[in-house]
Amino acid sequence: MLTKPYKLVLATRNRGKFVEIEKLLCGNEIDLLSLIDFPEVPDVVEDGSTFEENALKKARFVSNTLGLPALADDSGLCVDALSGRPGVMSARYAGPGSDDRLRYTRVLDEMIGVEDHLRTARFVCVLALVTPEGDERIFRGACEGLILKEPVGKGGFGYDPIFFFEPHGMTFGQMDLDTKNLVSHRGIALKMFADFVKGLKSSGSA
Ligand code: ITT
Repeated sequence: MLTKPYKLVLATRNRGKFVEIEKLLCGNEIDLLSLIDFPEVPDVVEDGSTFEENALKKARFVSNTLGLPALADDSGLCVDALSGRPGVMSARYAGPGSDDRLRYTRVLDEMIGVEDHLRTARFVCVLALVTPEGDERIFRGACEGLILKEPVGKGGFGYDPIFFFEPHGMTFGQMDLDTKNLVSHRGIALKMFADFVKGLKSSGSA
C-alpha cells in the first residue's frame, strides 16, 4: 500500500496543520511533502457535508494528480450551542479573504449570552489516505473542550485561542506543540495513522 521510502504528499496548504503533522510523523521513515511543494496543483472545492467526504475528495484528487500516496486532513470546530457550526465550514466561516482572528471572532460573537455550562465544543480531524492503486483508509480523532468568551494565548492556529482544554487548564493557543499533539483531535488521528503504517511495516506489506 505504501512503498519505501514511504513518500507521502500531505494534501494541504495550511501551514499550521503541516507543522503539527510533520512533527508527529517524523521518525516514522516517511518522506513527507505537501502541496506547498506543488504550487501548480489546484485547490479542491470542499463541498462535502462531512469531514470524511472532504478529506477523501482532497486525498483522491492529489493522489490522482501527482501519482503518489496522499494524506488529507479535513478538520474543524463543532460548537454545540451553534448546532455544530462552524464544522466543515471552519476554514471559511467569516467569508473569503478573512483570517483566523475574524473567524474565531464570529464564533465568539455568536456565542454572546451562552452560559458557561453550554459552551461545549469539540475539534474533529479526519485523515484520509489514498494511494495511486486506489487503496483508501480513514482515521478520525476528536477532542472535547469549552469555548471561552475571549481569546487567550498566541500559539497554534485557527480557533486555538478560544478552545479551552479543561484537563490542562489552558487553551490550545497556550499549549506548546508537543503537548497539543498529545491530546488534540489531529494528534489522535495521526497516532492511528502512524500505528497503521507501523502495522504495514511489521507485516511486510508496506
Ligand atoms: P487544507 O484544506 O489545505 O488542508 P484548510 O485550512 O482549508 O486547509 P480545512 O478545510 O480542513 O483546511 O479547515 C480546517 C479549519 O478548521 C482550519 O482552517 C482552522 O480554522 C480549523 N482548525 C482545524 N484544526 C484546528 C486546530 O488544530 N486548531 C485550530 N483550528 C483548527
